[in-house]
Amino acid sequence: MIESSAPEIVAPVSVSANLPREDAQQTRHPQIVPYGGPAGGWGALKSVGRHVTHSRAPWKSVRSLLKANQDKGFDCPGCAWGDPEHGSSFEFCENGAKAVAWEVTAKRVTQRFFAQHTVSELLGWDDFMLEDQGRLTEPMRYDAASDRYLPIGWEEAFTLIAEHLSALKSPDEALFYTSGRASNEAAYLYQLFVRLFGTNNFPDCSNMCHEASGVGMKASLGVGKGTVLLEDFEHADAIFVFGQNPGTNHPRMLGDLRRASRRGARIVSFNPLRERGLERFADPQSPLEMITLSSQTISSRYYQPRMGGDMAAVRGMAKALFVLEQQGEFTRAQGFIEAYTLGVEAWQAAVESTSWAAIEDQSGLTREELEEAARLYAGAGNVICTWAMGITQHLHAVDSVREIINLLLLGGNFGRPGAGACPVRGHSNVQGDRTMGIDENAPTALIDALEARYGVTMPRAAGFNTVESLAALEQGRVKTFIALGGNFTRATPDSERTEAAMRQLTLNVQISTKLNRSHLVVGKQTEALILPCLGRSEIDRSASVASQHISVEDSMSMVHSSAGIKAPASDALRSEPAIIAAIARETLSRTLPARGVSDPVDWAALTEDYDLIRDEIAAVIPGFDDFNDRLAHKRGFHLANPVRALEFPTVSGQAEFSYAALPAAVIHQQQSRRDGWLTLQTMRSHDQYNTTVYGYNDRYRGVSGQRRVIFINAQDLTRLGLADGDWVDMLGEPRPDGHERRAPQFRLVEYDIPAGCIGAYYPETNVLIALESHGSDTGTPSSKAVPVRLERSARIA
Ligand SMILES: Nc1nc2c(c(=O)[nH]1)N[C@H]1C(S)=C(S)[C@@H](COP(=O)(O)OP(=O)(O)OC[C@H]3O[C@@H](n4cnc5c(=O)[nH]c(N)nc54)[C@H](O)[C@@H]3O)O[C@H]1N2
Ligand SMILES: Nc1nc2c(c(=O)[nH]1)N[C@H]1C(S)=C(S)[C@@H](COP(=O)(O)OP(=O)(O)OC[C@H]3O[C@@H](n4cnc5c(=O)[nH]c(N)nc54)[C@H](O)[C@@H]3O)O[C@H]1N2
Ligand SMILES: [Mo]
Repeated sequence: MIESSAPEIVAPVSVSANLPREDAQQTRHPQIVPYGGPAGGWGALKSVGRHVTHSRAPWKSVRSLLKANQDKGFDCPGCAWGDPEHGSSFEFCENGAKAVAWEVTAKRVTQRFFAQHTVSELLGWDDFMLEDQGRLTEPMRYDAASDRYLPIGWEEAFTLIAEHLSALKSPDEALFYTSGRASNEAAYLYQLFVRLFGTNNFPDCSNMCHEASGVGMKASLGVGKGTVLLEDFEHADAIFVFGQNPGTNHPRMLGDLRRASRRGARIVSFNPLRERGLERFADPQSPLEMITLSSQTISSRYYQPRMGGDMAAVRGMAKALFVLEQQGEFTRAQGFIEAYTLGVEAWQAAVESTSWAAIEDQSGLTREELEEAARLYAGAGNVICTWAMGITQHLHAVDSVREIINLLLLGGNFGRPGAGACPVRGHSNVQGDRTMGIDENAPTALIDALEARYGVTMPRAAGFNTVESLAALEQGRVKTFIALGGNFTRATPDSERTEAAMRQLTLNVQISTKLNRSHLVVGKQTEALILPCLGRSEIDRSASVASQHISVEDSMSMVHSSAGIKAPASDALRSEPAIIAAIARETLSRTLPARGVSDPVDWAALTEDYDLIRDEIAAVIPGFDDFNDRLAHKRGFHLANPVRALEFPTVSGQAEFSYAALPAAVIHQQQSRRDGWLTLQTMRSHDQYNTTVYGYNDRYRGVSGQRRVIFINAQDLTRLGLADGDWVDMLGEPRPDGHERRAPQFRLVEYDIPAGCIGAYYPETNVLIALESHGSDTGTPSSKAVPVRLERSARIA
């Protein structure tokens, strides 16, 4: 064992001297004090006050905030949770407020900033510092000679991109990334341009996120989207929440859970960590709760499975349900099962042949706990299951999603109020982007419809998803990269390899609102462009329309409009549709004539008036007839989901029970057999939005002043000869070339988490995740199943 004198640690990242806020610095002595209060409450209000002040635009921010998610305001760029029916009543959401304050900041990144800092210097800054410089204001081009970004005119930038794209040997040498904040209108134009250009290379954030939900639900139900509406939460008798931290990531969901809990619905959480938002919530909009400091219990039962144990847990519940059935204490939905489903016998046989020992070992829960959860299910008429990354970012995610659907099918929880499946999406329009055709493997029907509308042959072979894109980049098979938002190099796994691969690009174009590391990872031969765009909060004016609106689709498949209300951060900004249209116009005028066709799209007209884009969408994408008219409705409209009408468009036309065996061993079982190895989940702190870091605190988990922390069980600390407060490095599996994967200097925090399982924040930990470790049928990196071991951090002089 290594001797235990306290190692001297330097701050893990360089910190600039002039950061205005106390918690803008990561400290060697972070405060770790368990959080006693409920989620929400005064803590949430205080936190918003601090973040709004930090953005230096308090009044404007506050005004914008009040408009977010209202009838005439803009859609909150936070999460994809649905809006209440009475959308005019402002629902307070701490993290939505933070997301808006971050966008409407008064800080600006100008050409002066880039003149003062070389790219090499900026590479030493952390994610918080980069974005905290403020909004990008004008197009910039990387100059390798001076290692700086210099201003470039918009038209010059578009020409440069068009020259690169048209010079490629094949359109498949280009990648077109999308982050899920892009509007339907931007996404539609983007996919149309890219397909006219000639490739399906559409890596997107969804590949790293809810892909398994789409794949699993499509196989089981024929539709890859959630089946519930917000109002279903008012009628559910039981809500099972798997692998999700709504207190931080979908705070408005807590309002719905709170109302459900108050009227007596049972809320049952499955989460290895005890997340405060799933335990207690005080609604900042309830004067009574705020004044009396009272709060509402959210989960009536809280189970802490081991990471990757959910499929086994649900199987255990099913095993118990079949026994309860024999005892007359549970009745399956026999009529529903006969009329609408296939394969219940095969599933039941698979469940019954799985032993309790295997279920207990894999889930990390006891038979008694799972029998109790089964009784809660049996006693509920209507059941909703929700889930997020704790389910989808595993190797066996599709089977886990399908097992959850099996459980719902057994009780007939489709086609009636208060019941159904609810994968809670991440980015505010990630679901809409997929609907619009951002899909590397799009359905034939979409390609047929596009060809029919535009009269140009479109590519049909599947393109690269995110991990395939990374592999192709590494092998030098792709040369150019365009990102419609996001922060590709930080969001993706295997950071060191990813960055080396990105440096091989000849063209790296980032359409962004804020500075991030994806702008900085450039090679000597890389032409890199930063194209700054309007954010959702800003007025989008064209020559003919004073304020253009866009549309988004939430987790409940509600499509509604959004229009900015603030003056743009800079006069030079362009909208995403305008930027895409200009790139398309310049590029296709070079590439299409070479194929003997002329460009079928009047790009300039479409950007002048987004109603015309919506007319195109209405003509091509199913479910969008009369799009412009229906969007005018107060809450927008619901994209019909056939499952709600008990139509299951699977191959068989029936809902299909799946009957996969449990994995032979999930990650925590594998690691428990290796001396000193643990299973790491990489997750979000309360002060971040994906790779956007708002600060160094994680209030509900009791951490302030540091992001490099590891949540670990007391038993593991003892077993490994470590103690709370020690600083360690995390080592992952070595890379294929033998190079080690190391994330240095994390402070251990003793925490209520199952033995063998630890948690730490992403993206600092992405360096540990092997590019090859992803769901085989999804390509989703196994961000919640990372094998690691710990090493005491070296003393640093
Ligand atoms: N404020 C804020 N809001 C956000 C985001 C953000 O970063 N910040 N990101 C947005 C995006 S893109 C997304 S996808 C969502 C993400 O929303 P979440 O899925 O809630 O995000 P994570 O932080 O990854 O949290 C995963 C949760 O699953 C648990 N978990 C981990 N492994 C397992 C497991 O094996 N089984 C079970 N049962 N639980 C497990 C973790 O303890 C944690 O509570 O949030 C969206 N909303
Ligand atoms: N280890 C690990 N890795 C993960 C995850 C995990 O849980 N663990 N989660 C995965 C998930 S679920 C997701 S969704 C991805 C997220 O991956 P991304 O979507 O690529 O990342 P974001 O951090 O959301 O992107 C932030 C950047 O988006 C830009 N931006 C913000 N608003 C706008 C806008 O309105 N328009 C444009 N054009 N740009 C804008 C800003 O420049 C900002 O720097 O990360 C994935 N990676
Ligand atoms: Mo996500």
